[in-house]
Amino acid sequence: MSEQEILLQKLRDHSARVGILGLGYVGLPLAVVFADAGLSVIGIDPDSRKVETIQRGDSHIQDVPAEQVNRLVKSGRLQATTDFSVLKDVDAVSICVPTPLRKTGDPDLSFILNATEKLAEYVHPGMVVVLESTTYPGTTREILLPKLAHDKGLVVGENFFLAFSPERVDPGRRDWTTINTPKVVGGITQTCSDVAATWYCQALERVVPVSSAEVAEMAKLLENTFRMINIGLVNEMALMCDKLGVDVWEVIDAAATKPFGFMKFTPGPGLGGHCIPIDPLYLSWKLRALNYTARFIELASEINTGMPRYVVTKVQDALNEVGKPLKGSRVLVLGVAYKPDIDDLRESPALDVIGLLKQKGAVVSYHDPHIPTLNHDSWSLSSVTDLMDAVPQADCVVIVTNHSTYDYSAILEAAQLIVDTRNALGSAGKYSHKVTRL
Ligand code: SAJ
Repeated sequence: MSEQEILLQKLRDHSARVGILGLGYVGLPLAVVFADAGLSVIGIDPDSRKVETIQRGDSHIQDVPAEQVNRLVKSGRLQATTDFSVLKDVDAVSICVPTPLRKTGDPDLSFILNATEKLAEYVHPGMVVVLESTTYPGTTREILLPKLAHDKGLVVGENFFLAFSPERVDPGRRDWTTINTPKVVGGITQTCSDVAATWYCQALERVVPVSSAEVAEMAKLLENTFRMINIGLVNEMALMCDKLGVDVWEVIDAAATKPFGFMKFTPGPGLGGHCIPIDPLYLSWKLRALNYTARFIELASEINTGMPRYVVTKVQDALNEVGKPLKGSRVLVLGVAYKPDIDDLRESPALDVIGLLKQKGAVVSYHDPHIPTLNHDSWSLSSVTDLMDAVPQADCVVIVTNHSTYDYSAILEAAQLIVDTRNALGSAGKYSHKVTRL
């Protein structure tokens, strides 16, 4: 039997040993899904705290119940370690490491490179490797293939199999999870696509094989660029409606009654999260190297990153209307996570709003039920503890992240002025002369 046939048999009879590199919000859900499907899984992460949490049968990821980890660890189907040498006995490896941006705005592939270099020490004939981390088209072929195959005398598509499969994890979402979200898989060769798809089919409800790793890499970037650009469009609609004296929220609600050919997005204080503001910049960076300017991405990014400043001008104008300069006024920011009902601060526009308000001399405080303290650049703040005591004392309240736990009626009643960047009050049917919306 060929290496491919042996590997396919192991994947199908579940005797294959699976390694997951990176045990974060992508890797741990994937690990438990493969383990629950009956495969033997070992998670590898340099962070010993994550490893210890899993080994004691607990979970550090909100979407993975501790009970599930505990059951799988006790059954021996799931283990975790910081020791990469376990990879020498692994048949199938999924790389789930971060792909952030550098301060310069360029892609930071250091996590992928570190994981690949560690894996290269243990790669062997009959192994399949799948990269899940969002990255620019060509990464799998140009970066991983040489390090994992060429330098090791392996022949990709014959005795070594390499593919890309974009993660589609939306933390906190209950309807679409790792197991039921369709999974695109594209290999360096058709055989690589087939082997990787056979692996993923053992645990996931729907696998979508595509012809190459580049197609899979680009599909993910289209998904998230689509969101970034449409959010940028609707943010610019807010700027245009402000000039026209038209209520952008009413315009969007009216447009959203169209039952086809329209998808509702809403304006906001900016673009947060570890995906949407970042992934499209991997694409525009790659295209710049090919002397092509991804104009839609660059324009949307410019508009989205300009929204925090726009919010601050709305606060300044609202205070001006009541004869108060922004400088010295007490401004209370409600909600600092990057989107409602989560505790994730990554790229949150609230940090820019607070920084700009402080720059202009406002006396800034914040409240967020999920985030007790903020440490950012040169300043740090702690969430006010008694929200309804703080609201009436503020000269202006700014709703930046519309957590569902807020009592918007009580806040409207108690506040002197409100700048509502999310239409949280309008969505609750509450309107008042005290409220300014984007
Ligand atoms: N935002 C707006 N207006 C909108 C939608 C979002 O201003 O109409 C803002 C949010 O407040 C947030 C940022 O954009 O600051 C990103 O929001 P998001 O809803 O896209 O949430 P994310 O960043 O968690 O995106 C994830 C992505 N999932 C993956 O990359 C695997 C994205 O592809 C999903 O579509 C999205 O979740 C989702 O649908 O919830």
